[in-house]
Amino acid sequence: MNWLNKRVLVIGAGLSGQAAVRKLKSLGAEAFLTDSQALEKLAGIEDIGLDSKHLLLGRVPEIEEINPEMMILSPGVSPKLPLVQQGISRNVTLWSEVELAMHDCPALCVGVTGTNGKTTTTTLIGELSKLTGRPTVVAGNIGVAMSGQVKGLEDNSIVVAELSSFQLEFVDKLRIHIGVLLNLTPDHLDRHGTIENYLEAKAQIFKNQSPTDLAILNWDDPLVRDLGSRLQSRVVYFSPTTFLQDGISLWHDDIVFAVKEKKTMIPIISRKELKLRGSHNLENVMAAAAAARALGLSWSEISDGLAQFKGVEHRQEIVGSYEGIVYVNDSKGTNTDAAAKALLAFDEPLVLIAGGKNKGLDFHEFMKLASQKVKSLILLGQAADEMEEAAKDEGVERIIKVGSFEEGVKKAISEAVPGDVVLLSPACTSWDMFKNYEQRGELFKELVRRHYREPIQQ
Ligand code: UMA
Repeated sequence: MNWLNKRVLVIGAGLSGQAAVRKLKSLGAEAFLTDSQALEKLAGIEDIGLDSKHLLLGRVPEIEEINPEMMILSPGVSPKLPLVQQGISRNVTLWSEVELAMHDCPALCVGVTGTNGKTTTTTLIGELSKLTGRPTVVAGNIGVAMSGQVKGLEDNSIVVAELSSFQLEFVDKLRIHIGVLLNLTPDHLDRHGTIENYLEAKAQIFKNQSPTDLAILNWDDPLVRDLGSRLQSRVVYFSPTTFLQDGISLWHDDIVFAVKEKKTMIPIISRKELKLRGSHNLENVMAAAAAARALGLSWSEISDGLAQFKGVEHRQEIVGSYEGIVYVNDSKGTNTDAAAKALLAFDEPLVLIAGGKNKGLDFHEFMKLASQKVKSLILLGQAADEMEEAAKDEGVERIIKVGSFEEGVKKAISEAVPGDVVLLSPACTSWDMFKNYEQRGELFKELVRRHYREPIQQ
């Protein structure tokens, strides 16, 4: 592609937009950056090196003002935005920042998508990938824009990318050599409209795979399983619930890899040796083992790597045990399915802190589970009323609504007795109160530790 003086409009000046502009400038393109927010609200924009003609902030420009040949969309920007629609009707090429990052990167790319478990699986594959001795970069939806990270990588390098449905919506030539689709449950329906559209966005991860590439799919999820027959790449299934004669699954307590044709079954690791809690983590471990094998590790190297892995921050992260009460930070539980998995991971009575901004999900099913697992439900944020209604419908007995996050944590502490677990797993995004889920999780940990007078670790 000839980038010299190409007029490229980047929409959204967050992590992705800024990384995209930097990359475009290094390619010699003429980059324009727009954001609906004003300069004062945007962090990191000061040294982006664009003059006022190219930096259009606090307003949505008219397309004629720029006449772009290409548009790079930040993941949070909906394609329904009139500016994007105008671009589409003029046949302007639409790319994601991920596509831009990888279009000239010779590294092998492992991509992980799915509704839940992406961050854990991406991190775990990243750790296993490092055991190959090859340079490994972990980036994407995990919180680090791809463009800045993959610069200068060579063909022996490995990129492990967490990819959201937003990032996969406009795949053009992006090739993911090893693609993982972990699971699919309703999420981001405010953006995608239907579960079918959501699946189609996720399935783009396999769009440009060749027959030598690998698709790693969840057998237990009918929508994901059926996708296998549509793909031209090699497919490996995994299942935590059904023994697979071909693929990775459980044989009693062992995670095993079976090949029917060869009549072999190789034990990889006993589930008891894993530090990750909850049966949903078996999905993540199995998918990661399949990816690591494709990266060339031996089964015993994979087994060692899996046994050492402790999990990721903000995902069922044990903050500590204080006066017999265990505090768990699952701020990354931003939808009902993720939060339900957190509830299921604990047998102890739960004090649950939930709420935030709803992503267009119905809370009834989740509250049915909460009525069995949760002794006190603390609700906060924009979705509190909607959640309260669903909780009452489903018979949750003790519901407490609070006006702030701080009040919610305080209330949760006062509700808990020794033997309980206080769990922050909001089933909502943090965007009504925080910049992101990390900030919410950090505050939770800080408030808990402050309450018990432990020095806060930076
Ligand atoms: N903006 C506009 N117009 C719009 C919409 C947004 O100008 O119509 C602007 C906003 O004012 C803001 C900027 O766009 O300044 C934000 O862009 P963004 O929302 O795409 O956020 P980034 O900072 O670029 O971060 C994104 C991902 N965010 C989202 O998908 C919402 C980050 O994932 C990702 O880590 C980062 O790119 C690097 O790849 C976060 C996330 O919440 C963790 N992801 C969602 C999830 O996991 O559920 C998908």
